[in-house]
Amino acid sequence: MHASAGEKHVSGAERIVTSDKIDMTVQDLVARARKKATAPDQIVVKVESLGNTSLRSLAALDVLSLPANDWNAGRTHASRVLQRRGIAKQAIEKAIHYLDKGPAPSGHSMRGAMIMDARSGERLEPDQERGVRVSRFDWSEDALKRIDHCLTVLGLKHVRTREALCLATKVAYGPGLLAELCWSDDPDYVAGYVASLDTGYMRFPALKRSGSPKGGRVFFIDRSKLDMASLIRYLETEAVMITDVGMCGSVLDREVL
Ligand code: WAQ
Ligand code: MG
Repeated sequence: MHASAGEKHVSGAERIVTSDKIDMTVQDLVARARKKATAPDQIVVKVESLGNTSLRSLAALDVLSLPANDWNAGRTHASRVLQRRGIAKQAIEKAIHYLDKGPAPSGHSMRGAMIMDARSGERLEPDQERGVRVSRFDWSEDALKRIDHCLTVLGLKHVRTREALCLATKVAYGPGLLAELCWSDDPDYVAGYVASLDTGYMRFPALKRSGSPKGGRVFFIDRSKLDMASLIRYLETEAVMITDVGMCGSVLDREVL
């Protein structure tokens, strides 16, 4: 589902369900778009058969919930984690700058994500207004129950967290992908994360100022290993079901960072 108001991206969500759940799921997705603070003037729901496409089954990234409540401290820690993962400081600074100002050339948030060279910070996604939209990923019913339980124990009850974890897991397995940085474009939702196969899903309670409508996603890639066509094919069209959960924990001591 993708909802917009004029040029502005309002809401989006992806599901993989069995055919008997299609009607109910479409209703849920439309209801969800209509509940947004910005009323959409267009809601597009696309229902596609996966046909004989094989479903790749993955285990969710481990989740680590971090203590930095202040967005500035959150960014410093997130930057440190990304640098340890091999992303150049200049690329991280560019990524933060774009997320802060609204990454689309129009100054809006994008529907999709930026793809960024982890060394230079150069943006490589073919369409900078739209970005690359990751699709075809979901939790299996069993894994969903288990991750909801794990996240609830950590005090993370918002559906956004489990949806972001699902997306971040698919993305982390992308060919040539080193790490992802994300925070929401929702003015009231200030949490964000750094995710990669190495670090797992590191969640920061704040990565931006409350009230800011700017946010997005950056996928940092290793350019020497990049085959843009296969990366985009993987992100947009390969179907991934998260069928297992990883470890879930929290860090209370900020010194650990
Ligand atoms: N593929 C690529 N980019 C996307 C997708 C997608 N499927 N969905 C959203 N984006 C981009 C797009 O630029 C949005 O503007 C931006 O991400 C933010 O989307 O509690 O809620 O749905 O641990 O606002 C992160 C923290 C919340 C979650 C992320 O994102 C937590 C969030 P939103
Ligand atoms: Mg949003």
